[in-house]
Amino acid sequence: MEATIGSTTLSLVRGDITAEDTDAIVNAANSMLAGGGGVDGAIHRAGGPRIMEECRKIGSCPAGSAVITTGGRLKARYVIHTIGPVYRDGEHGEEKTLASAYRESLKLAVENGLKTVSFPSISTGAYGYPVEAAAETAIRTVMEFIKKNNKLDLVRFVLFSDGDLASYTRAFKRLTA
Ligand code: AR6
Repeated sequence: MEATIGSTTLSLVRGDITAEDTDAIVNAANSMLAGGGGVDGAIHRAGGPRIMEECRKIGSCPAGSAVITTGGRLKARYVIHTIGPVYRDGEHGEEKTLASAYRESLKLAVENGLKTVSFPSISTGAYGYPVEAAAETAIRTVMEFIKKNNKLDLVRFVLFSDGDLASYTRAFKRLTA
């Protein structure tokens, strides 16, 4: 599924983000940039130790913000590490923090002159954000950003399961209807 918004292509695919060849891939990290399971573990395993070396130098990053490191051995030249919210009940600013994580990642890509970026489904694994709601916020936030900003050529969501791809596809159709 794909749409062009201004000069940017927004696309949804199922796959493993560590294999992406976009300029940057985004990591769903934790505030300590300490590595972990899920997509974070997969990115550090595939990209090698240089990514963690740079994370240690940076130190930490609050939820809703983003930092950038090398892509190490990945095809992607950079990893943008962002921190999504831990989902409690939806009444603790989770939506705002999730939107900020996407927005700050895109800002960092533009500031670094990058043209193509891939996102995983931030917060919907270990952090427990319901995927249907997260998909809506993710796609709306990216669409709002690329409507205002024409510096990116491609933003791709790389979803790990058919169910996640279906949720993001539904959100995409609702928001582009
Ligand atoms: N490619 C694309 N998506 C993936 C991949 C992959 N290789 N592997 C997993 N996913 P999670 P969170 C999907 O738990 O909820 C970590 O331990 C996965 O199916 O990775 O933001 C960090 O260190 C799910 O849909 O991230 C933090 O402590 C999505 O990625 C914490 O988990 C996000 O799941 C962050 O939790």
